Amino acid sequence: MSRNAEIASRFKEFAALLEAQDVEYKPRSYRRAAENLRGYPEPIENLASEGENAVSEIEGVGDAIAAKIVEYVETGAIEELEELRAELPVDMAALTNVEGVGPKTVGTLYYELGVEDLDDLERASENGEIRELSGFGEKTEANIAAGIAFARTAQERQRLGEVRPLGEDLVEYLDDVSDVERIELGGSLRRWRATVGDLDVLCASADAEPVVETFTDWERADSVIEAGSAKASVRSGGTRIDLRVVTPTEFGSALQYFTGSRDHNIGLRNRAIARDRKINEYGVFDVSDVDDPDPGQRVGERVAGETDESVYEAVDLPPIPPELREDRGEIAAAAEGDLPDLVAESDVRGDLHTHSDWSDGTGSIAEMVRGAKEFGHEYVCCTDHASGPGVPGPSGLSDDELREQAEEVDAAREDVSGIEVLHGVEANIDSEGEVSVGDDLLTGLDLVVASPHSGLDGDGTDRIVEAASRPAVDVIGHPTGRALGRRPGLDLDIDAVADAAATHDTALEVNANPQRLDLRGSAVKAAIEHGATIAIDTDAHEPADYSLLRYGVHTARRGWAEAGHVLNTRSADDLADFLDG
Ligand code: DGT
Ligand code: CA
Ligand code: CA
Ligand code: ZN
Repeated sequence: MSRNAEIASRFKEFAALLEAQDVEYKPRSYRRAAENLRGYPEPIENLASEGENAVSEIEGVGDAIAAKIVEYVETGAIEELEELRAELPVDMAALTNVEGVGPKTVGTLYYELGVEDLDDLERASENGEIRELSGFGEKTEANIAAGIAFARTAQERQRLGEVRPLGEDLVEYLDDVSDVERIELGGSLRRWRATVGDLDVLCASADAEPVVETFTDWERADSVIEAGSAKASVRSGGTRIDLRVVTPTEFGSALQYFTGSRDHNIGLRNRAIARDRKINEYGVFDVSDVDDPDPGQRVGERVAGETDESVYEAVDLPPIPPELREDRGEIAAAAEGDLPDLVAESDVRGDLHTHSDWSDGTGSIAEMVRGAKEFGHEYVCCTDHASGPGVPGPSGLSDDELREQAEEVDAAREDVSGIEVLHGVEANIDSEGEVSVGDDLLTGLDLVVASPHSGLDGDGTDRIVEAASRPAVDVIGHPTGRALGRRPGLDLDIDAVADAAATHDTALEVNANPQRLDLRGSAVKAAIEHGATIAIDTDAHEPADYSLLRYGVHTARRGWAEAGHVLNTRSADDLADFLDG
């Protein structure tokens, strides 16, 4: 965390503690200062070294707050905050995560009942102590009790593959409201991050109220967290959904702002400042004739904001795809005209990693081949598990079973026309990087995917480099073995792995299964920079799984991948060249 963000979060805590003690006005000033500090484009240490006067140049920062900023930069603490913490020793962040519990309530619960954390709160609600407080009652107590469980899991991030379909259903539902002119998913969901904190959706309408009402009435909204005139938040299962409604002319700038990431937006805002322009969620403004562009949101001449693209155009940039907006050099690349021409789902011609009922899949080989054809693929490779440690489900196939399987693959080729069928295997990479399948199979099969399935912690670089260097191995499957929300997977020196993969013509997989998304975007970017080839596979275990491809494609896009970097965008002939080479 930058110093600016650190101090901002201290101020937010300070404001909440003051509010819990019924202090008026002051909390608002600290919140405002926190917000401005967070958005301040330069490290605050620079200003602080010049003294309090320099710091109080920041909008919303008066003398008292400036003194605290300097104090924090110099000593690493704010004495007044430490005193407040001692007076009110509560876990403010956790408690205010409970629906219906704000800082004021936290204060009451602490002074009346001694509640300091979620466990205390749970006990108090179970014992019926909360309903006895004046202004609370049985209903409030029941609501708090219901909110605790959710607050405990709310800090966890959710998988893209679970939230994205929910978001798409919501967009479809709201799109039918007659006043809705435009509607888009925003936030990390629009950037296709592997996990998301919440679901952001943005809507353009001249009349916000009916949209908000339709939203809070959605049958999949379990409860309404808050609802205002132009924004609302609901909960659906474990997901928080934030809706904002803006006027059509401000839709683009609002979408750009709420797509993030925060760091990308800071970079863009600084580029605007250098051009005498100001970017915010309301538009892009020419402030060259404005004396003090800070106060007010809509100052100067508005030059853009109706579309997301117009915001970029107003600072002399081509549109930057949402997947790239992570502050990994995308603004500089855009300025140089060096943005990648990202791979699209329609570029992918086949799937190189699939399972059948021979191992732990549920479809027969013919069904899996037919499914691939119906999905639109030109080729598919059947890669059931070879036996080995950590191989899931009924144990993988022996060498003899793999030889036998070749006949059924042949039969499927006869059965299903119009698609090329390859016979491969998914072999296990052991702790030494050995790949445990008979030599005749390693050379005889069309394709070998080698994946780690056991020992999935600690450094795995040597092991994966070793496997990627074996001539028989064509693809490294889910290279880190991560399982989102369950295990982080192997640590890999991705540069070393990518070098080995590039040297030995081995592709590195982006496994599209939303539980995995492995390699992740940042690793894809590094791998490509080292000249490695990428394969985007679904690891399908039933025909319906082919449609998971999009998660892999967008993950590869987060890694700046173009079609030319991806093995399975090639024609069947070109693929065969890679595999034979
Ligand atoms: P998430 O929800 O944790 O997966 O990540 P995001 O990126 O969706 O973050 P979220 O939902 O908090 O906010 C959506 C976008 O709105 C975020 O990417 C940038 C913008 N934004 C939200 N709050 C702030 C803020 O306090 N300061 C700035 N500069 N931008 C913000
Ligand atoms: Ca979000
Ligand atoms: Ca949000
Ligand atoms: Zn697999």
